Amino acid sequence: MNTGISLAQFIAEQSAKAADQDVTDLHALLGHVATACKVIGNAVARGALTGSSGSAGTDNVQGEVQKKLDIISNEILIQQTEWNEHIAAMASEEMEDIYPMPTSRQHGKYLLVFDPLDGSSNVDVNVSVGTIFSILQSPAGKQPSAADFLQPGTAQVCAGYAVYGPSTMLVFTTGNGVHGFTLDRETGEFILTHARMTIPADTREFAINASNSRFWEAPVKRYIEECLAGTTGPRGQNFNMRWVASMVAEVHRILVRGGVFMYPKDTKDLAKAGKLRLMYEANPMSFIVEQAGGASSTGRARIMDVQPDQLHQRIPVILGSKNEVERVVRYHQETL
Ligand code: AHM
Ligand code: MG
Repeated sequence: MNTGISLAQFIAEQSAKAADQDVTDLHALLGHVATACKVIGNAVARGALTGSSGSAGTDNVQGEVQKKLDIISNEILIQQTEWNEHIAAMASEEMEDIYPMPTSRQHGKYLLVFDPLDGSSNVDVNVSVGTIFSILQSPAGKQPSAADFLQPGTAQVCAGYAVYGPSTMLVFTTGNGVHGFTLDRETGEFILTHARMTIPADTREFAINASNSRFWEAPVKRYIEECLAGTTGPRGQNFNMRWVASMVAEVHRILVRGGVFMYPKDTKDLAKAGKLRLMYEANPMSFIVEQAGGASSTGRARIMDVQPDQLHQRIPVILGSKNEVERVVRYHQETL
């Protein structure tokens, strides 16, 4: 029998320690997001059995093909959290506009932003996918507009992800370290299995989609070439490569054993500043990575310092083990 600390217990203890209504309310909201993640995990696991595999035949706001499970996951997150009195509005990768709460509840103090099913191109091939979320403060006493979501990553009060892999895990931070919980499928409870997750400062493992290499900028080319040269190159050591094409799975691996993940700026499509989205991918993952002792940058600036100008804006991402991220940033400073 598992006797670890459950998420419910952890939340109750944190709230009692803080003795602050805001912290209690934030944790209550976190509990509802956790429930949504359990439901999404079930929907993903049963996808092929319930006819929800495959494409929905629609595109999202970014012009990307939506999977049926993208839409289902988005609906689950809304259904499981919209009655929480502390949410003022939501925004999602799968919705062009923000999702306001009914007028009677529009004074909630938090904004919830999410990518309901990240890595969904992998979902039909049974590779890990996940949910990413970020919680921001809502302006007091008014109905929030899309502009109120445009806060830098440093303003986040909570960020987290669930990974639906061999086990379902929930990992989050409220700015006091990173906590990892594993779903016990027998009891239905998230149990604290990874207390105070930390990322080693050094690594010999990188993750990048090498099919884009001809579009990379010089600093990224230099960094990857040096890694690939291994013991025969300037680094004098061999590196290993991983690419899951599921950001949640990559970040989770880095939290467990270190590494560096990159989806850098490239020249593939000059209209796009990067592939990943700032508000519901880069910022929450950056908050988690920094809280675990890692670093996160665009190559030119700390991601969490970037002032967003659009809800669905894209941004280059280089995150993970601190010394490697700092090296890539140094290469940007030296080369550009
Ligand atoms: P998604 O939110 O539509 O799933 O897109 C984000 C995903 C990330 O999880 C992953 O790192 C990246 O896209 C993979 O991109 P690519 O297919 O170019 O390798
Ligand atoms: Mg995504």
